[in-house]
Amino acid sequence: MKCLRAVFVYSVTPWCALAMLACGTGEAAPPPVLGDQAPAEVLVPSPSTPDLLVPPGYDIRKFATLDGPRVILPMPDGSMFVSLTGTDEVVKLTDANGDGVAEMTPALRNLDSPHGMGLRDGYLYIANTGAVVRTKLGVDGLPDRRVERLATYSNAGGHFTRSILFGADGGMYVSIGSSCNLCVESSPDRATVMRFDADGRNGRVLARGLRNAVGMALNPETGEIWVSQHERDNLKPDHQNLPPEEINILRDGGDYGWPHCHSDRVPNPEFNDQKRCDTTIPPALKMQAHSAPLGMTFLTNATQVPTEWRGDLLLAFHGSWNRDNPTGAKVVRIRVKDRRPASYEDFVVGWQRADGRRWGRPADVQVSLKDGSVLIADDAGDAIWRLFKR
Ligand SMILES: [Ca+2]
Ligand SMILES: [Ca+2]
Repeated sequence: MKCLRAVFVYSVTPWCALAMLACGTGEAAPPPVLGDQAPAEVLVPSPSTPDLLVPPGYDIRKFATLDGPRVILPMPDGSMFVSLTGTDEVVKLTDANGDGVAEMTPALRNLDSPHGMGLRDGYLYIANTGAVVRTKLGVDGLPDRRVERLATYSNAGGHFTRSILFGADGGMYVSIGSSCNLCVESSPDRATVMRFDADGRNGRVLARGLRNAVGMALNPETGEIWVSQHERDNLKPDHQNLPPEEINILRDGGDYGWPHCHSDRVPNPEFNDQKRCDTTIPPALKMQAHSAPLGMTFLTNATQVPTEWRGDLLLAFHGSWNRDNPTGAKVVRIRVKDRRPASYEDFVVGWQRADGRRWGRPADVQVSLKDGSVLIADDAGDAIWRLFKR
């Protein structure tokens, strides 16, 4: 039986608490694998897709087949835009006949590694790798294809996907990952979240020290922006399980550590600068190293999950590469307590087989604004999955 090795650092989930009991109190538990704290027993094979394990009472089915879908932008009418970063396209999915299978309409082509998207004042905003562009949506809900270039930012290697979110203040927040695994950036906008006005003006760094904060979600209760954050690779001596991936809650002017620090103000050995680390903001939640957290969303609109879950989040783990025993490739639920992320546990698993091989990798998870079903973009499996209550 696996238990958390770092239960004193990581939140204790019911599964781990159970496991600790089963292991016997007062005895040292066998070394576990961080992140295997999931209540796997409570997930069951999906009736339609038995390779995927889902919470009891739910089913998951393929909603669309697409070429490397990365980010889902749910629209109020139940349709959604999906970015296909690798082919420089955005497509629109609808399910007009309600049969649970999407109809796909091309929306925009010839973009530049489009990733994050947002909706504001009738415009579809798209975060390309080097600039935010926008296009007006017509009465048919499709872009008029005249693309207006707004904010620009660094685009010179390294992490190339950009995420975008409109904040409670109407500001446009763009996450720009680092150019490297570990380095002091020469461009001040790398490894940051920037804030722009909605028209792209007045850009400034809001928060820094964020190596690659791909997931961005607005906490509807507090107005805070929460981000998921990929931490560094190849940390010695235990790169397998260090450093933890992070959920961070953004503060204006905040420094979240990278490249100087990881975890709770721990200096990276390459810099060894504790004084610097003492000024940084520790992660709000630490997660299994190399999980590669990507898209996430609060469950506010997820009317198909129990009411008591709706202050929680879902987060897509894309999965590791810098680890001998692969981890990730699943969707987790982050439990929120007292307005803070408290713990996380498996929500949908199965894209990774027991031997570590994968047939899919979740890149984003969102909630339909029409029926409250959960939508998962799987860029390795070329699919959008839809989870719904049976
Ligand atoms: Ca259909
Ligand atoms: Ca950090």
